[in-house]
Amino acid sequence: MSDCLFCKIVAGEIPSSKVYEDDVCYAFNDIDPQAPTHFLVVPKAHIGSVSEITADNSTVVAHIFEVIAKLTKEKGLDSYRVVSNIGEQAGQSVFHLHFHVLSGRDMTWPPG
Ligand code: IU
Repeated sequence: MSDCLFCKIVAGEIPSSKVYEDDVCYAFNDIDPQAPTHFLVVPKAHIGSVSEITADNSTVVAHIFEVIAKLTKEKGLDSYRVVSNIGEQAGQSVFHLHFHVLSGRDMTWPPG
């Protein structure tokens, strides 16, 4: 999508602090970290949010979770939170599917 911020980051049109990349997904450090470790993993192909996951594109999500397991292991993170906000009321501000990976501090439940 031409006006999507994360599509532009994936395309390298907007700089980002890259954590990982493969054919399917791109991971980068959040610009406004909410924990000592806070990175985002996004599909390279534009998907608006979890609400747009279907049988046709759900393998992307499985792949992203494999990548999250790999990256967190590599970083030695044994406790972390994975979050995806869907819709404005839940806190979604960028409408390209992304999974936040947060770690390195005590976290509360329920989230605010
Ligand atoms: P959200 O769940 O849609 O609110 O998450 C969007 C995240 O994207 C949020 O944590 C922002 O700090 C982050 N972000 C970014 O990393 N780089 C940017 O240029 C922009 C937002 I705009």
